[in-house]
Amino acid sequence: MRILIVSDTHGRHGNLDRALEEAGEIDVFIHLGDVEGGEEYIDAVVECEKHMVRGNNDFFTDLPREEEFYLDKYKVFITHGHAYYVSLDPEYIFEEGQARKADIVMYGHTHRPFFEQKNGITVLNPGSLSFPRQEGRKGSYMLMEIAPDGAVTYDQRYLR
Ligand SMILES: [Mn+2]
Repeated sequence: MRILIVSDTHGRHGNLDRALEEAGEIDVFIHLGDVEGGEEYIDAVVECEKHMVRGNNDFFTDLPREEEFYLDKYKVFITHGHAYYVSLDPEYIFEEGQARKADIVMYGHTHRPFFEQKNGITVLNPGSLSFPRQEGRKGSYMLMEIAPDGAVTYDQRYLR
């Protein structure tokens, strides 16, 4: 199972198109917020299972604030993250993930890739495709893969 995880496209879809093309065949698409009106575009170009949440810049949208679902046997919690002070310290979102008994927590908002595993929880942020803020400022996304035996690999990718 191949899962494409993106965030913070802010209504710009050039880099999203590139990520979709680079990712190839995917089974699940996840957007962690600040879609900014791109919902219709994404609905039109992404045909697989989709999970999207609203960001702090998504004012006129029906997207949920957060969502819990399963990928294979793993419980996933997704949220934009601004309500959990992710810009200050990822500790709050670790605690929230633990309280919800999530295996994997995904957030956006900071526009910086993040990946950490502790106390049995994986917490990740794929960074922003449209407005990256990390060193080098390359649009980024995550390609996650769950093998038939349940083994998970995470591939943090950067557009050239
Ligand atoms: Mn944003």
